[in-house]
Amino acid sequence: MKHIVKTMIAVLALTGFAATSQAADFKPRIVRFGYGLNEDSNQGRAVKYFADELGKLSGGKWKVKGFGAASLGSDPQMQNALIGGAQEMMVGSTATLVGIVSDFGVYDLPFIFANEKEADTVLDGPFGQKLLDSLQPKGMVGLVYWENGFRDLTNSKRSINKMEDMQGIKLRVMQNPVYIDMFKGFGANAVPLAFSELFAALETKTVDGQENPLTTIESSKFYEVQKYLTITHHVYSPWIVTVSKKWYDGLSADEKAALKKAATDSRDFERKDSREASAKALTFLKQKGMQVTTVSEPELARMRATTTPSVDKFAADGHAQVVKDLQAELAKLRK
Ligand code: TK8
Repeated sequence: MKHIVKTMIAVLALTGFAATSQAADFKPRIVRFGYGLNEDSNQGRAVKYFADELGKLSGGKWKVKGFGAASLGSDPQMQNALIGGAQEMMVGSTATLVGIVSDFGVYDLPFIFANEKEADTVLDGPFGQKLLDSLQPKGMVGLVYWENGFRDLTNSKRSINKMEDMQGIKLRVMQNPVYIDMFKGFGANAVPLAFSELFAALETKTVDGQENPLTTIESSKFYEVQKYLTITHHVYSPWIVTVSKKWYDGLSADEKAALKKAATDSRDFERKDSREASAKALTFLKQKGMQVTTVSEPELARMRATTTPSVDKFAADGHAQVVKDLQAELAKLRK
């Protein structure tokens, strides 16, 4: 008898969450999960992974429906829908959250993360969590960070090898003052615009260029309307998965736990997938006819030095503490 009980406990422990969740407290729910990129992108694939995972964890009771290509609106529009309770979930850039919690601009400081490992450690650690938590009083619950990636530059005008080559280039940036200041500093004509309007703006030459990770340049087909690609890696850009707090507050403890588990699993899936896709993207973009230049190390150092005033401005603008905290975290890692 004792033996049987022991075996049962062991089996339960092994099957773990999946087994307990069958009997757990799940209501049938439809979750609208909006995102900006195409379905066939690292973002779309991870939303699908998340949806499948949560379907399983809820014993089929939850139906997560992905809405890609900004079909539910731009990042800021979806954020408002979450706050109002009209939409349950979204994933988008942390950069577009600055209208809600301006401290999020800290991730956009130029050349702040040296590599993906640093980003993972900081984002998944106490620093990243504190920023996730800061969204709750504003009506959103931050679950996890996914990888958007290191950002590079494309344009239709000319090959860029140094800062001066950006002079007069009309460059779309995210709706975020750190980006506007950074690219003005480089000499470009920085134009804030929603991602959902970007392809059309590039196609009609309303803007000459944009900056995004290689994965997005591929999945959004920017290579069709952009000739020149410049590898700068000027910012490591996270995505953030958020849910409506109004909606979240009505979930059971089991539902909340499943949501968190699916989010964390999808994060691990997404980062691996993004890194694999990124490694292949450069070859693909060259095949599509993009002309690629890589900015030299000394030139990158010059660019970094040029951004000092924009970093100082951000700090002076009420963000001294968050900048200091991030720098302290990074110093710890680099020791
Ligand atoms: C997708 C955006 C995108 C971001 C941008 O909704 O706007 O350039 O990099 O990933 O959040």
